[in-house]
Amino acid sequence: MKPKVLVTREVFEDVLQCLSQYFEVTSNQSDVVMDPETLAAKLSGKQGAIITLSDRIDAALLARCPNLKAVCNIAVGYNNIDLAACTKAGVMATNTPGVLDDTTGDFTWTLILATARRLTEAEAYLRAGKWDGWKLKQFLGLDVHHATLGIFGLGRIGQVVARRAIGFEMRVIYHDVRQAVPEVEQACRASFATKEELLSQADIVTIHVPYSPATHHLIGKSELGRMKPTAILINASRGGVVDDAALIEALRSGTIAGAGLDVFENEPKLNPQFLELKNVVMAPHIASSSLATRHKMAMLAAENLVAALTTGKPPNLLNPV
Ligand code: 8YV
Repeated sequence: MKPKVLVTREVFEDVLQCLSQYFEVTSNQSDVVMDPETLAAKLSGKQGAIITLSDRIDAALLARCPNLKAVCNIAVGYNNIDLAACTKAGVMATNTPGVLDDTTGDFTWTLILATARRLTEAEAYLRAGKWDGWKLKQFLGLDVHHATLGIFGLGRIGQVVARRAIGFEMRVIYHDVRQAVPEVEQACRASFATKEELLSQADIVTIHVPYSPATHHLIGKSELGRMKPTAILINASRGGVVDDAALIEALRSGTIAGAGLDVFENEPKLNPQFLELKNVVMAPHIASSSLATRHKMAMLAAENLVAALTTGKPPNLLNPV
């Protein structure tokens, strides 16, 4: 008898076909988000699951799923999974690193350019029929070329963002918990800065750190206060790394010039005050969403699940079990 697995959200058909070769698959192609109660009920009797950031895997859930052996996230970030609880319960957890770096880096640049050049604000003005002619001082923005880019987190995605900055002839500084090795710094043409130096010197601050208790509100009122009033903040990492209430106040008062955001605290219920601000460019957590990349992510999660339940050695294992 094939092991039973659950796929919690809609995935590509060929991913389901791949899983069906090995497992009895319960899918959710209608893509209804499961609340914790429904998730626990659906996981009952399953040995594995393909999950996403909308599924919280914690001790309470694991206690109700004694057959579970593996949870495979379709995401590189895994703050939705309590890894210690998984290890304790003997459940393997995996993520999808690597396959989304370039696409997420590209989208970070989409946000940087759109925010610096006030694209969504200008388009809204045009769509509203307010454009009555060219003006010298219309929608004056921030030059990206030759500006200073400050990167929090020079990991895989941060490095992609840095390398793309070479084309804009920028000065790149970064801050991380550890200084990168010289080869990485050279390839990125990036130099290490303290948090304070980065905040005060960068024209564009972009965040590429994972979300954890250590990075909760990494950017709050005092950090925003250290930034230049002409600077912009970009976040395509995780909501919660930025204190959204503090950011809204900084955008409103002119502490900083603008923000480009793909992620929010409590998403998808973002703070409605964001909608009243003109100097923010927003997207609904789509940084990795190219067709090719989302397909690779889902396929990698499936490969992890197959390996976890057949060999016990998934390629992207996050926890010792
Ligand atoms: C995912 C992401 O689309 O990989 C991540 O960590 O944030 C996105 O690429 C999202 O998390 C889906 O689970």
